[in-house]
Amino acid sequence: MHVQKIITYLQDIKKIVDNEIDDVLQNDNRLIDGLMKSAVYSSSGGKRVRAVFTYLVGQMFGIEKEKLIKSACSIELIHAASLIMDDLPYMDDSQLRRGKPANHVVFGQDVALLASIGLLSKASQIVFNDSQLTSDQKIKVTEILTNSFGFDGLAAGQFVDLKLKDKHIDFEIIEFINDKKTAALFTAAGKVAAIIGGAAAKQLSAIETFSENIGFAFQIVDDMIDIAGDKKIVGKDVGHDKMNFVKLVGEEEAERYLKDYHKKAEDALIGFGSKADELKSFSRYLLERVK
Ligand code: GRG
Repeated sequence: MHVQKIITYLQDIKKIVDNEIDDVLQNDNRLIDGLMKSAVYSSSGGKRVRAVFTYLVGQMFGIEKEKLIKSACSIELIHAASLIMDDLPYMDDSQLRRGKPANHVVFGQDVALLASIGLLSKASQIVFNDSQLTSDQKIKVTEILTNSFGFDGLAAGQFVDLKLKDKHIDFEIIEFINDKKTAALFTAAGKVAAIIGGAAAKQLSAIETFSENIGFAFQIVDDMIDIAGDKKIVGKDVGHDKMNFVKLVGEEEAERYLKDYHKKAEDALIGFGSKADELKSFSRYLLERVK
């Protein structure tokens, strides 16, 4: 896919996802207006790359976009919830997110935490209420989504990140953190589309390998931006991440790992032939955003 075509595709999906998220976060209870404002505030403004991932994997299985919208939004709601939590003073203590003050800076820590929990709940609810999915698909998709932020996903990665960052850090630990904090949501984004697309076990495992490796690579790029980026342009706090992969292994090594993860990802898609071309182009685009 040509770069301009990728950008247009990204913008189109972003528009669809942004509108759908606005819809699912409609509120008719005046009493919780303040809570919903906080949830809506942090659910907007993202690049929506995980949603695009879901769509492009779905496209490989020939699934129409409408069938993926709720699952794609669900991933983005989980992601938004995790960003709110991540920024809290007792977590990463960040002030800036998506080019605006972090949720807790505007709404307070108490409201921010409640909004994050509400978003996680909504993420499951919209899949359960998705009339486009069969009961079996709903169960499988919800299982993948809920696993992605628990003891085998975001919460586990964040725990190790927080508790080990002032102690000895080695490659195994940082890879665990990147796997759980970042790759887990990319993997979930790919897997839900594969499930909805009726993937065979071997195909599902290929998508899993692909998404996990792209997740690793995406985190390295994020860490490069954390070192080299300007917070006004990046839109979030930069430079204070002690668990930065690039800081740990050095720039040259990080480039090598980036290439390696990318290659492992692309190799996993060999069985899909040219059907995987758009997914590969998008991933390449995603990993080149710092250069
Ligand atoms: C139980 C939901 C939940 C979370 C608890 C706080 C926490 C554990 C985990 C934090 C995970 C986290 C924030 C990882 C960072 C991943 C990352 C690379 C974020 C940046 O993603 P982009 O660039 O951001 O896609 P946008 O803003 O474009 O969506």
